[in-house]
Amino acid sequence: MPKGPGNKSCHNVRTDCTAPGLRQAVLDNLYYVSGNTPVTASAQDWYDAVAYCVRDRMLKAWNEGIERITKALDLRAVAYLSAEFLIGPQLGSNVLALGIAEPLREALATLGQDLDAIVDGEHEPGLGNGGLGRLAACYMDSMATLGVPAIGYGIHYEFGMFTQTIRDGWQVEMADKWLRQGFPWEIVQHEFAVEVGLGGSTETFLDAGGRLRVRWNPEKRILAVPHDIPVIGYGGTFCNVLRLWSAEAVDAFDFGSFSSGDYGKAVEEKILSETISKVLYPNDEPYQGKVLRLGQQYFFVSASLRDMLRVQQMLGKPLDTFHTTFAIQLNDTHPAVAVAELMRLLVDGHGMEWERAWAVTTKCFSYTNHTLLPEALEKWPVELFGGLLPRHLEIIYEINRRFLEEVRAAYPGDEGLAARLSLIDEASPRSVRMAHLAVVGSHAVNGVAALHTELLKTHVMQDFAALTPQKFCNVTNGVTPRRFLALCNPRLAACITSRIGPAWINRFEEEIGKLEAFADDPGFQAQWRGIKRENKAALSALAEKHLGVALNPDAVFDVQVKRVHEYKRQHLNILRVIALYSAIKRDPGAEFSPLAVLFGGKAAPGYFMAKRVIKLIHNVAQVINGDPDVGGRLTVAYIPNFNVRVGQVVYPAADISQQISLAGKEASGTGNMKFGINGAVTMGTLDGANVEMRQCVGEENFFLFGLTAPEVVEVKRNGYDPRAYAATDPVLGQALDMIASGAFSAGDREIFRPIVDNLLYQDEYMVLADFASYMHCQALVMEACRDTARFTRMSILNVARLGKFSSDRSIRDYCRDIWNITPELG
Ligand code: GLS
Repeated sequence: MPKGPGNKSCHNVRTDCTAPGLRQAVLDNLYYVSGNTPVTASAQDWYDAVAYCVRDRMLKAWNEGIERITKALDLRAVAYLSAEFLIGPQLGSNVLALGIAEPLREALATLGQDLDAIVDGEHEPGLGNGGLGRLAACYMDSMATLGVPAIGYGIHYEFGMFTQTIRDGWQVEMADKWLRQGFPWEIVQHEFAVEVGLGGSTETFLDAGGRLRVRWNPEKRILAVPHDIPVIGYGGTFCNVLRLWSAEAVDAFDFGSFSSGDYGKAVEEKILSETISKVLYPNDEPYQGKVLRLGQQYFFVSASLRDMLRVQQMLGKPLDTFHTTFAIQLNDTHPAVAVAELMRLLVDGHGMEWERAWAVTTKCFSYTNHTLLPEALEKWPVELFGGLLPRHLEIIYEINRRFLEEVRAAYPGDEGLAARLSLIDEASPRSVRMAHLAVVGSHAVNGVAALHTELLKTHVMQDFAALTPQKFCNVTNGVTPRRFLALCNPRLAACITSRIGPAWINRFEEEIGKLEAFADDPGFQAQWRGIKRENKAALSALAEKHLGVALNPDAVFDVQVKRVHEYKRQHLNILRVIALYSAIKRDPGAEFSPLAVLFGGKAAPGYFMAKRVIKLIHNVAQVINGDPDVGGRLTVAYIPNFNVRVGQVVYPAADISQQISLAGKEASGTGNMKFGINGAVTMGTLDGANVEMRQCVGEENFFLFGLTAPEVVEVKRNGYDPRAYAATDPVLGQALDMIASGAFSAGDREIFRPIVDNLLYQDEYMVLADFASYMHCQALVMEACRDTARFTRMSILNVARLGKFSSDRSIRDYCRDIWNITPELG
């Protein structure tokens, strides 16, 4: 008899969800998967043992899900194409979905292990930059919860978003080695690997039927290997898959070179091929010249489309019904080359007539735009594009030729219009406009908040909206209430459930409003405040441990966590902090309710100004936190390496959520929603989804300031002069002077000069124009916070009235307005 962990008490070690069954499963995994016993196991071994135990319990739903997509002839599935899926830690959310937290906790306790500690120890896959990637993950969660058959297709980056460390106040980037200790949630499916071509040239030939056809002879081939991650819906019965492709060499080892003594060359192919999925590009960097990035995009798009065509053929369905099998969503322009690739596969690969192929293609695709910033709209120089994808460039020219023919027929003589709509920007260097390719190749185009969609239609895509108004629609973003309330804020979740029952977890929009009935109930209010205080104490403990900063849990926690970018205006926030500090210094004896201002977020590694703003915040924090006149009434902290896991601790602890982008710049924002459903009150501009959030919570429960989008345009048109604001507002003038004079840099007047000069002489994002209004709003916030009952009511109503911002509602909108799919679970 082998001396194993024994298997006496449990029924089926892979499916049993009782505490004894789970205990046995964990012990088995420890023993048979990691080769350990409880005596020798490391923290990582325990994590793996628990993760595999949880994964086993997802596999029934998972296998049923795969069968569903590959067997049902009449099923339409979503293929969500996204270069980013910021899925966050997996263990906690999968345990929540399966509903096994309690027995698992009990099982682990009998083994001397703490479930929460194991969950907290997970290293998250950072396969996204921020909001866009996290949105894709929320949508995967909602599709699985609502029973929408879906496959998420993306890239299995070896290195995800960099880890941010702070040295002497400066951001320092470190490689994110999320795969170093393996990733127990994924299953590698070698049998579904496909080869993807790059480079080379094209040639024409006559096929057997005498038709002129085109053949692409790629110079290089790379193997795309799928890594499947299960995405289980709340309740544990419906499971979809996230299929991430990694690049491998078709021939990893060249024996010829090896035999002739050239060891480097023998593995060269492997190294070159693997670079394709090596690293996630941090955003906010210019696209121009990044041939590897285009390579990544084409790589995952081609592999994904071929995977879908394989399913179509397996189902035995003809290719011209492909659109009835898959609704393909393009998450931003990153996968837009899919339009040309599907045309190539149908026309060149399967000999379909151009017109039929185009009809299938446009019925398949729909495109979500996520940005109004012109510099973020992808354009590839024609030369670069044609070098990597010569056949696709020809196809794009043909799509464009036919499209412009239609435009000219509808608007004869308007060559300006044709030039503006063209898929090719003729300005030097000539380039392919990926957003135009996405719009022309899709039957639906959506923005991500009402204001954003409006601005798309009236500004950025004005000509397209005039040409095909029926294509444009809005789907306001949402976030999953599972991860961003039930999981991250268990105390508040339990409190809510105790009053309105648990149905809000998967019926957020319908149920959460019932909380409104308790908004003025003093007992409920006291409980609500108690929970917020506990959450703040938890965050304070972390800040103390990792940063050595003492945060007072009785202070108002005022938080801005998001990517650092000038349009998001972290520098406006720090100017406010400096102004508050000056007020304390002027009159140290005056009453000042304790306030903790927290920041967090990464700057793109090449973004000079954003990195300098991070440094400024750190320097200001150091001066204020160490000033005895302040006496801890105002504290400033920068939470390093903001990611999904850190967010899950920060959102529940916030009283005030800073959403202060210049109106017209933030497409939607989703952090605003995550804060709101955890009871933080927003201090914000009329930008992105803030507009709709304010409508829902009521204007008395939202702290509004700043110019509106039309006012921004107006002020700029009249010649915006930031210096005039600095000269006439003494509070603002003094705050800027303090920075310039070296008050936060030990007398060094140079270090922050770029920030001050930029604000005074350019200020593209109109920080100075909005400053006075922001300070006025700040006074109102402080007044409201002093009235405990009023502020608690505001907080409760923010949760109760934000039902619309569940990603379940967004997915229902997509199903109804764009995909024509009926969710199976309601
Ligand atoms: C973004 C926008 O900047 C956000 O406003 C938006 O909430 C998010 C998801 O739609 O998409 N676009 C982008 O390129 N990164 C984002 O986070």
